[in-house]
Formats: sequence, C-alpha cells, structure tokens
Amino acid sequence: MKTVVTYGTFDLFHVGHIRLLKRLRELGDRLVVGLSSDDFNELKGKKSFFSYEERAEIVGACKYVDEVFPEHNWEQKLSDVKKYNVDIFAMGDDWEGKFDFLKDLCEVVYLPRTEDISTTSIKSTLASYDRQELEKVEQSLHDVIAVVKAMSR
Ligand code: C2G
Repeated sequence: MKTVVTYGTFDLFHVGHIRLLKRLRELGDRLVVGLSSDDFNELKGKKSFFSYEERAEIVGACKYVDEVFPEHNWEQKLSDVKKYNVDIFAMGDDWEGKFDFLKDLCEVVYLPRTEDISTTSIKSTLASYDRQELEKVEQSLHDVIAVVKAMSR
C-alpha cells in the first residue's frame, strides 16, 4: 500500500487542484491531504473564502482523496510522514526544493502546476465584477456546496 501525502489550502476548489490531486493519486494507492487550517492560512498570509470545514468537505468529497487532516504548522510534515506511513510527499512545483528535507524519510516529488488558474486570480477576477454580478456568483457557489453536500451523503 503506497501512500502519497500533499498539503495545501485548496480554497475555491478549481481545475488546478483537481488535476494535481488526480496525478498524485496515480502515484500510489492512497492519497492523504494535509489541509491548511484557517489559523495556519493566516500564518501563510492567506484568507480563504471557504472555512476549513467547508474546504475539508469539498476536498474530502473528491474521489482521488482518501483522507483529509488539518495542517496547523510548517513543522508537522516530519511527524505526519511517520504517522500516515507516507511513501511519497508531493506538491506542485511552485514549491520546488522547499521540502527536500523530507528526502530522508520518503520520496519527494514536485509536479508541474496547471497554468493560468489560481485562487488568487479567481478572487481578482471576481473583485472586478460589480456587486450585482457578484451576488449571482456567490449564489452559484453556495449551490455548488449544496450539490457537494448532497453527493457526499
Ligand atoms: N496547484 C496547482 N496548479 C494550480 C494551483 C495550485 O498544481 N494552478 C497546486 C499547488 O502547487 C499546491 C496545491 O495545488 O501543491 C494546493 O495549492 P494551494 O491551495 O495554493 O496551497 P499552498 O498555499 O501552496 O499551500 O505546507 C504547504 C502549504 O500548505 C501549501
């Protein structure tokens, strides 16, 4: 049983996230995701649109993901690799080289990011919409949550 682990905020879940998770799942037999807590996001200088609980529900409902656990700090990766019996640590290549210290414990892999999409770019595009259009988009986001909730029941 080959276990792959990755970490991230996964806010405003988009094709960049799903394409990464799909590729990560194909590296092994099980994929576990360390999902950044709201407090850790603050430490990373990020404010997510969805709460940890909502992001965990969405990422957890993804068919490529076997388990989601909270990422509270930078240091926990060392113990997580042991705790989840990890064979491969993998991230998008915007993190290239940043986690090579884990190479003593497991394989470390960086995969190419999906071009031309990011949570940040989604937010800035939305910020350019006028209030009325934004309300329409917000309603459809909540409709998506309702569908994901129904699917994950
Ligand atoms: N990603 C991607 N393609 C994109 C956007 C993101 O492949 N277009 C990948 C990132 O490289 C990362 C993962 O999706 O591996 C999650 O991205 P974020 O939610 O932005 O996570 P990040 O803030 O980079 O947190 O301890 C590590 C951190 O928690 C990583």
